[in-house]
Amino acid sequence: MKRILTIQDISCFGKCSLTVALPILSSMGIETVILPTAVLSTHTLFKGFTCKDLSDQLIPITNHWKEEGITFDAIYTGYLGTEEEIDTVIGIIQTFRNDRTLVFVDPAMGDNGKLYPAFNEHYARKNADLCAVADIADPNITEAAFLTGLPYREQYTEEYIRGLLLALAELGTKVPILTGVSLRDGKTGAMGYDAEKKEFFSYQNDRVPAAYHGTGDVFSSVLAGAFLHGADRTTALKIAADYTALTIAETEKNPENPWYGVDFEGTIPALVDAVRQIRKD
Ligand code: PXL
Repeated sequence: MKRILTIQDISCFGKCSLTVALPILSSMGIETVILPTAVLSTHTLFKGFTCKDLSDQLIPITNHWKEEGITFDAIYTGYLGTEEEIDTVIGIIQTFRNDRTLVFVDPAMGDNGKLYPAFNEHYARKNADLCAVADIADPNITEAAFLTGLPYREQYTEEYIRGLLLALAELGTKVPILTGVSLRDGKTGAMGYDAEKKEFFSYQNDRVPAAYHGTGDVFSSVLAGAFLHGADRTTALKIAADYTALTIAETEKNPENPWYGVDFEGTIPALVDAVRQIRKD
């Protein structure tokens, strides 16, 4: 069985970060090891959230894993807290990576042109150091703009998206993938760039006209899992985008309208089916 280490916070209530990554990756048949960077009462879009930083635990925990000879097929980082923590996480990646380790970075820090409340622009630029060591990094357009210093645009052309991808590749990411990219009216999806092969690739599906928090974490978890199972890049994008779109559509049917996170729990059977098609082991 493949084993992934995912490094991000636990938001106890709110369906994001580890409470999304752990169930999704497990249901994809991947042993999922967690390294919680902080415990929050809710994610940071609720008012008055509490936060206990766990940065000082990261090195003792990973030192113990080293002593035990524990290894990982992939390392997937999500929402982190501080610039120092980013440096610690880069050190952990360097300690545990070998030639075959997939390093997947979701530089989760903002959306819709704005950073999340806990972050500033300096923190945002620091994430470029993390993207520099990534095989795959999947920012949304907001995050890519903050990472590269290029302007954020709500209305854009494919040329603009290609420019962002090339700038992300300049940071050192081998395969940057931009999420939330709409290349045609009524469609949305993702576009990527393979810096070694100098090839762009994309996948678009029908846009579900609704916006929910936590969809980025759902998309990234599935994408990381699909790549780890050996899916080719377009298939990996398709599995992640289709599952995210299906999940948003299902969430729309919930009369309680949970703005804070999507109802991914109900759509896990569809994900398990999609994984069955691509599993090679
Ligand atoms: O979904 C990203 C995320 C993860 N963790 C925390 C957050 C957010 C987004 O707001 O606040 C704590």
